[in-house]
Amino acid sequence: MAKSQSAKKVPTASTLTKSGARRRIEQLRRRIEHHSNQYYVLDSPEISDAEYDRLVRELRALEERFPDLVTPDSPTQRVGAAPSDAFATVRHRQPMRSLANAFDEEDILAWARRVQTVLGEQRVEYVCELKIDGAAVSLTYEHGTFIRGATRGDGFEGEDVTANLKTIKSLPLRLRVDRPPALLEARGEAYLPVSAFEAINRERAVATEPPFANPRNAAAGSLRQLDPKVTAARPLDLFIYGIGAADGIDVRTHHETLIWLKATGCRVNPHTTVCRSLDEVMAYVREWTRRRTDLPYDTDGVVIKVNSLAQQAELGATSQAPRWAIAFKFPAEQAITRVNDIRVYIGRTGALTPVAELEPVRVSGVTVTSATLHNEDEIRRKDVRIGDWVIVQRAGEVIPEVVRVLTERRTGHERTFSMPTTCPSCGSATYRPEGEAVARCTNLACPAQVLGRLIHFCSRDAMNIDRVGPKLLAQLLQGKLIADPTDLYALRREQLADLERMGDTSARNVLDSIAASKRTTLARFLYALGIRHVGAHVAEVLAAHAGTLDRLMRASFEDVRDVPGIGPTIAESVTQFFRQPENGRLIDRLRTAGVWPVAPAPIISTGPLAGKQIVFTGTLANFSRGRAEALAKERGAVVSTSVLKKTDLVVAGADPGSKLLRARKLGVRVLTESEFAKMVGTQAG
Ligand code: 3BD
Repeated sequence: MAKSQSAKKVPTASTLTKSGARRRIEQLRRRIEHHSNQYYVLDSPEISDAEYDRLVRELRALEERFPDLVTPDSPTQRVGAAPSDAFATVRHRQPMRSLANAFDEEDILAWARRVQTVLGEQRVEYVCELKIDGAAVSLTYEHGTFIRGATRGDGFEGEDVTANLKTIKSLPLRLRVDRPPALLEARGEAYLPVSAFEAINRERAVATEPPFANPRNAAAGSLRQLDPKVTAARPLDLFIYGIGAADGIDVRTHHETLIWLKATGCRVNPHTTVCRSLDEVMAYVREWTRRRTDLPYDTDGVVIKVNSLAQQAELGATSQAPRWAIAFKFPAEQAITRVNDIRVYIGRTGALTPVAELEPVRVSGVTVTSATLHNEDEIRRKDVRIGDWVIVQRAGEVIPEVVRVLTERRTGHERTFSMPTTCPSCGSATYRPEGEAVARCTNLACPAQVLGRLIHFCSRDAMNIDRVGPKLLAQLLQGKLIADPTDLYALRREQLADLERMGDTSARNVLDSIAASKRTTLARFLYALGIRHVGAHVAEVLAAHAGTLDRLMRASFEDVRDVPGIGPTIAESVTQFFRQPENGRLIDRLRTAGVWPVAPAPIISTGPLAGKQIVFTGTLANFSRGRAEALAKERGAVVSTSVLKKTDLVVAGADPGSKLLRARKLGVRVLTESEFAKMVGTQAG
């Protein structure tokens, strides 16, 4: 650290001239950045916390005195501006692709053989790294300055979570290099250390808030907080594992990329290794399968990457994932616990699913309190009884399951379980067809089934009505505010506001989330209908083939059966579904309510709106806000909610308010509604 300056009279915030302040501010920022990098990124502090705080305090004092010298990349600006009402969508310059999975060593060897087949005689080096189980993010730096951070989203577009990412202390606001690249998209994984996750859940329990299921959900939830102050209180951290779009970076291997990233101040995971043979890869995989629980953060596997960038280019990518990388998933973790009870749940199809209620136990970082027993035959096969000690296992996303009973621990006091012959929800007789494993409640009006269908309709891969979850749906059914999906679209704000635990703002958010689902894709709509045998993937295939709902509804059994990837079972189920008059009526009513699947319009990259940052303010007479935003996006614009210097256009409707004033002040071009309508070539919405 700098030598003691006590002998000399040091100029302070109140005595400095402006140009003196400018120099001192820059010096302080460089020092703070250096020590912040030593502390948060390299884990090797050089000064005490008190000395560090002193630097930050001095900087703050100077910035308060000279507010026009504050810049967004100053270390004092990590917890930023007032919360807005939604995140803007941002398009990644390079898509963030997925990773192919390997579940055992054989899968890794098969992948390596394919790699070697493409590369022929060339020697192949691999890089092995831990797969951090957090939320994938992309950080954009222009000329060395952090300008934007986004979630992965669907890989093409994510949400702008810049303000929240800035609260992560290890994220450099400026790259620590002399000649920064013109452009860098750094890719990484934001995560919550396990200890922080546990602390947050303890606090949530005290506040009677529902706990997060695991650190990954907690990290994703923290990143999507509208108020950066809330995020700042969650000690998120970040590992950078690669780059997307870049301009001005000269590296030849993935490993060199990581070294370069580290030199710029990015936090790179220290357990990464270059492997010169597959034996070394396997040794790494085995070592970390054993050691993974020793780490202060969750990992769900190992990512193996071909090191040479030239070889990566030669291998290329499938539509989904690069061929030069694979993710080995750690095997499921197991734990021992006791079955306290067996209960039966009824799903949307009426299927009765027995579930073991367990003595709570931690499995791979998550507290498990129940496990599926699948069906009656499974219970019989595994001979699970109430009071038994069992091994439970959990693999990734899937529901925990009972692997086997520890029969040697039986005392003779265990009780066998038999499936009920009537539905526990509605009391109707259950029916188990010959040759099928599942018993069902056959009453279509069974309250549990109705709720199940609604939960499915709103779920993420279906209509994606994210503000309407199981709890709210149960409340709405109970209060007789809805009986089927169509009723959601007729809900009014007063009705919602009357519900327990629902304020005016939440009610509005719920209605917005419902309204936003009206414009959806055919695949989502089909999946949401809950047709038997039509999962998200089949829905996608059918939608791509049929193009429109009307065409699919008119299709014959043979038409559907002959779609590649579709067989007679699905074809029978689909045509049967559309033949039922009550299903036709439901679809008609949804259409009348304005719910209609549309083909996604291609993004246009030329024209007056292409690449423009646009903000809407005030009430438009001829477009709903959602429709106007969609039209702008289809024409290549990026819609955001706040007017900034970089905003290109502001569309002002009636009663525009402060955004219009701000646009005028910043000299941003303002359009009237009719000018906007002309630009998008549409009259009304
Ligand atoms: C990590 C893709 C490639 C660049 C595609 C090879 C899928 C999450 O630590 N490398 C890592 C990690 C994730 C990665 C790549 N290297 N892709 C990587 C990754 N060390 N977690 N991911 N991702 C990131 C994803 N995320 C959410 C939903 C679907 N896919």
